[in-house]
This record gives sequence, structure tokens and C-alpha cells, in this order.
Amino acid sequence: MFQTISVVGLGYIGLPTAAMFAAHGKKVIGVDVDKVAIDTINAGRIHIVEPYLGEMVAEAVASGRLKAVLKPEPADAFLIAVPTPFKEGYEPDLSYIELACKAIAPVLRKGNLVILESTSPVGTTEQVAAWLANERPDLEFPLKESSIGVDVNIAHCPERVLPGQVVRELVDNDRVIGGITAKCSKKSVELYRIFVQGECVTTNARTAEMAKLTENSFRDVNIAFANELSMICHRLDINVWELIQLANRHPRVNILQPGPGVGGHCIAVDPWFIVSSAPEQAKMIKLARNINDEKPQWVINQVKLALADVLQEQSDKKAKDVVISCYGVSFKPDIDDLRESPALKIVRELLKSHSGKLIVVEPNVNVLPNELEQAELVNDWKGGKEADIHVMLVDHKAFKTMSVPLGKLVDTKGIWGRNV
Ligand code: SAJ
Repeated sequence: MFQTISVVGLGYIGLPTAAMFAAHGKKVIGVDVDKVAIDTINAGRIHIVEPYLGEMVAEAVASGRLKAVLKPEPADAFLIAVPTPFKEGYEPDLSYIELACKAIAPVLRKGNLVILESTSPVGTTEQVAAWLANERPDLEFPLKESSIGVDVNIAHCPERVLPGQVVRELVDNDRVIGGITAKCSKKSVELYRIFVQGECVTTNARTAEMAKLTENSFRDVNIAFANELSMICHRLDINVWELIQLANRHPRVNILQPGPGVGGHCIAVDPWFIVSSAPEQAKMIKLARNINDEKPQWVINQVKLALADVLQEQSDKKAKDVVISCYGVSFKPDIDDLRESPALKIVRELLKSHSGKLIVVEPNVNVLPNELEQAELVNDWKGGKEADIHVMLVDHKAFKTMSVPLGKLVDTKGIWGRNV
């Protein structure tokens, strides 16, 4: 029944989803506002980094099952996978979803299914129905759970795949499917069954929206706990890595790992959607966000203390003679994604305050962003060896076997067995 599927937003989630439907024999129309992305995909290439995705897109385009366009065309189902960032004051910015709704509205037909995959604050799926109803008064939309006789079914099915493992997780992960009505859920399950091997669990739209926000907030709160512990342990001269390992031996304790802060475009963003919907109740979620956001500054302060120590111990040296090596700049290990990276933030601030040489050791990128142009990029950890201060920021595989360097150590990932 779903022969043609349209995916609106061809980014980290939309493009793999589009390629997956194509790999399962469906005709897929991908829609994006970015002409460069459209041209790249139609040439059988990809504009993002994700293992196995390049091969899938190349094959889907070569077989004629996937094409990318700027303007939506009629289809049986529409999946919206556009960004939901926050605006000033951490308020959710739904403008990309609204634009996507306005773009697909003219081509909607009776019997269509519209699925919102973008991570969204509670109530957004109902808002999608309202925006579409406003554009197409000739069609009936499900505006509440009890709506009957609707022409277009609408559901929220949040994406939950981990960057770096998207292709596998799209197939294996369970899906939470929240239709505005029970029929909307049923239709959506039929769609996802085309490639999902995990379970498709149904609920209503509001619960599905909250489930996604809850998953990422749970992780954020747990990481904030670990980050807070790391600062307490630093003060009390306890090795936090050993401490967490010991505590996690308890059968009902599972503390995550501290680090330089929380990055990426999901965990550092989504909890704010809960805070903005229920500011008086979401106290812990907000506190966790603030703890994780403040961690990079704490690390910067540790580096400044290390610099003061070097200058005190080696009185012939001026700050401009002191070399700092920072290990890792991506937002998490073994990827090249620098978006919302706490490591990047730390390097940027150190570059502003430090007058001496700063080396960035990053095996996963070949060019640093312009804002870091004063730093020297090396891919191998050996290139950072001669520094006076070593700052471990990302636990890339390549760093796990490196020898402990000489000099002052600020180790946010426990690679050198230190306590920051
Ligand atoms: N981090 C720590 N300590 C840890 C684990 C992570 O400091 O113990 C940091 C990472 O270094 C990184 C940040 O947290 O800076 C986020 O990394 P992540 O691997 O936890 O998650 P993301 O942002 O790559 O992907 C998350 C996933 N959500 C959950 O695991 C609950 C993914 O499944 C979601 O699909 C994705 O968000 C999303 O798109 O929402």
C-alpha cells in the first residue's frame, strides 16, 4: 500500500531513512531545501559522514528508486525529519517543521500518512495536524485522539538512532509510534514494518514525544551526575574513574562516564524542550543541563591552573613559551562531527587566552574550522608529545594505547589514569 514514500529533510536521519526504504524496494522522493545536498545525492554521493550510508545511497540512486528534489511531489507517506534546534532562552524552534508542513500541504491526498520524526516538544504532532488543516481546508485531519473519518493520518515516530551506528540501529531498534488516533498508529506500524526488525510499540502522540525527550534527558542527567562526581573527586583527591567502576559493581548502579561536557545536537538540546514545557517541575533536568554546560569552563580553569604551575616551576619561561596539546576536538569518540562539541569550545577558549603554541591532536579530521586556524593540527598523538601541558578531551581509540606524556596532565577522560 505504501509504494511511494517522501522524506522531508535529508540530513543525518532523513537520508539514511530514505535510503533504507529504497533498499526495500520502495520509490523514495527525498526533499530538502539545500541545493548542494540535492545535487550531491542525485549524483549518488552523500554530504554527511555515516558508515555504510554512502554505498546505500549510491545503490538507491543508481537503481532509480531514490531521487532528491527541492519541491515536494505527491506520495503515499511523508516523513518529516527536519532539525528542531532551540532559540534564544532555550525555547524550541519549530519553524523548520512548520515550513515542511507548508511545503507538503499542497500535494497531500486522501489516504496519505504524515509522520513527524524530528525530536519535538510535547504537542508538536497536534500542531502539525493544525498547520496542515489550516493549509488544506478541503481535507479532514485528526485533530484529537477521538477524531474519526479523517483523510490524512498523522503520527509521531521519534528517531532514536546513534550517530555512527545509524544504518544498523534503524533496522534493529524498537520504534515508539504515537498516532494522534489509534488508526494513525496502525498505519504507521505498517509503514515502519517495511524495514524495522525491532518491535513497533504504539502509544499516543504526546507520550511518544515525551518518550524521546525522556531518553535523552535520562542520559543527560546521568552524565551530569558523573560530571559532578568528577569535580567532587578532584577536590577530595579520589580517582573518579576507579570510583565509578567500583560503584557500578553494585547490581543496581550504572553511572555513566564524566567528560569535558555534553555535546552533539541531541542530548545537549532535547532536555530543554521538557524544561520549556514544564519549567516549574523540571528542576533536576534543568540543573543537569547547567552542570554539563558549565563543565567546559571548569576544564579551562584546570588548564589555567596547570599553566600557572608551569610558570612557577620554570621561572625562565613566559606564557608564550608554553606549549599546550589538546587531544580530540569532536563531540564524542571516533567520529569527525564537531557540532556542539565541548572539546571544540575548550580549544577555542584556550586559543583566546593562551599566548603560546596550541596543538590539536585529532585523528578524525584533516582540516580544523576557521575559528581554530591559529592552532596546529596533527593527526598522530606523537605530534603532541613535546608539549608542557597535555589536555585529554575525547577518548578516541587511537589515544587509548598512547604512552602517558611528560608534563602537566589535564585528563577529562581518564585515559592517563588522572582525576579530572
Ligand atoms: N557522553 C559523556 N559520558 C557518557 C556518554 C556520553 O560525557 O558516558 C557525552 C558524549 O561524549 C557526547 C554526548 O554525551 O558529548 C552525547 O553522546 P551520546 O553518545 O550519549 O549520544 P548522541 O547525542 O550521539 O545520541 C543520542 C542517543 N540517545 C541516547 O542514547 C538516549 C541516540 O540514541 C539518539 O537517537 C540521539 O541522541 C538523538 O538523535 O536524539
